[in-house]
Amino acid sequence: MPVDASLLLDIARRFQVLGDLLSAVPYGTGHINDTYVVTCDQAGEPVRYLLQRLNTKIFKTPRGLMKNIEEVTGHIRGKLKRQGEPFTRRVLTLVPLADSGVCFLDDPELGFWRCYLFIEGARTYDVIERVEQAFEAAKAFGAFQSLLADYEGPSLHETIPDFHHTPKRLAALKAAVAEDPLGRARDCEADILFALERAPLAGRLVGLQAEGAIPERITHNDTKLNNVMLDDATGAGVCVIDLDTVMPGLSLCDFGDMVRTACNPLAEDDPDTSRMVARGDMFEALASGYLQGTGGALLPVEREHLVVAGQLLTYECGTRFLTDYLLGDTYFRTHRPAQNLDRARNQFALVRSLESQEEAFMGRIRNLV
Ligand code: ADP
Ligand code: GN1
Ligand code: MG
Repeated sequence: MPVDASLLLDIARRFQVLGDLLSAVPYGTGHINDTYVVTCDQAGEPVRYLLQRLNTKIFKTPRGLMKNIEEVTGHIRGKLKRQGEPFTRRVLTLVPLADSGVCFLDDPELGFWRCYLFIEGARTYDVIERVEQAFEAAKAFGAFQSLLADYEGPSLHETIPDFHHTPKRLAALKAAVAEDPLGRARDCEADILFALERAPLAGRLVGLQAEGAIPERITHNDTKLNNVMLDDATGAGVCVIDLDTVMPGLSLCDFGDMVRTACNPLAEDDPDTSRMVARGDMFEALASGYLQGTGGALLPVEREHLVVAGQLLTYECGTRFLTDYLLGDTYFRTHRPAQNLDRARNQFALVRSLESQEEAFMGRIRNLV
């Protein structure tokens, strides 16, 4: 639900934003939260803040989520400070409320809000064009994980239970097909079949985890490419953002979700999938950046599953889009009818292309791993 500009300014005023408030406008292309950029005049200079209303239908325990973000950003900031970077753009900075040190506004009428310093001189990309961008993004997500490898603070809260438990995502699709509240299943029988046929793929990573073959680490869990900011001038990864799903998880899920976004030559919802050919050059750049960023932490068994992880996370996301389409588009924000179905078909076309190029992708990273 859009928020009126003057109300937005009132909400922004509740946080320690400095200077005269000038404007507040919607910002970004995230599917979940409502994001706004707030501009203030500070002695003649425009200064921006990022104001967000958290989607509490999806994030049902927002206080636990904010505690995670405080812990994680505090840990990373402490480390960067010790490395000689006291005022860094490399980690998100929460702005507290004006009348307390609390970093969120929880209001029964206004909703649940938070505010960050705006990271200037950098941007996110919905579709990336150059392999250097894939390399830098993967390196930044890998470095994020390695900065958190020695986190010993309070255990992180699970903000969405079973977020990357793919068999449960498939079970949710089956339940949606059985319920079919809007009679949409008949429009997408082939898509449903595509998902059902890949039940063995769905179980690959949770299977490895259950066997104890791959470890749980603190991971980001939503590593789509527009959740990392790249420097405008140098193209280097600056800051990993969208920390709502940072919690214990699998490194391969973080890698797979990057494959899903970087190897797709099309926008995530492009219905013309005739041009869908997964980009091997992007895959190679991602693998190389991720291995560098994680600094040798990945086990051989994880390296061997980098290709499968890309297929799996793309499949998982397509399954989630399809489920949401069947249930009436209540989870992912949509801007047109059947957008979630287009997204699902686009993701499944990418899965097909990733599967058909499996050997070639393995070959591309043989010398890296
Ligand atoms: P969502 O959960 O809805 O995806 P994000 O936290 O990813 O929301 O924010 C949406 C977009 O806003 C991002 O893709 C990015 O472009 C921008 N953004 C988020 N945080 C910042 C920040 N601190 N500084 C600058 N831009 C930001
Ligand atoms: C959502 O929040 P955003 O837009 O960065 C979703 C991801 C999906 C992605 C698909 C909390 O990411 O899991 O992969 O859309 N985030 C959540 O584009 O569900
Ligand atoms: Mg995002």
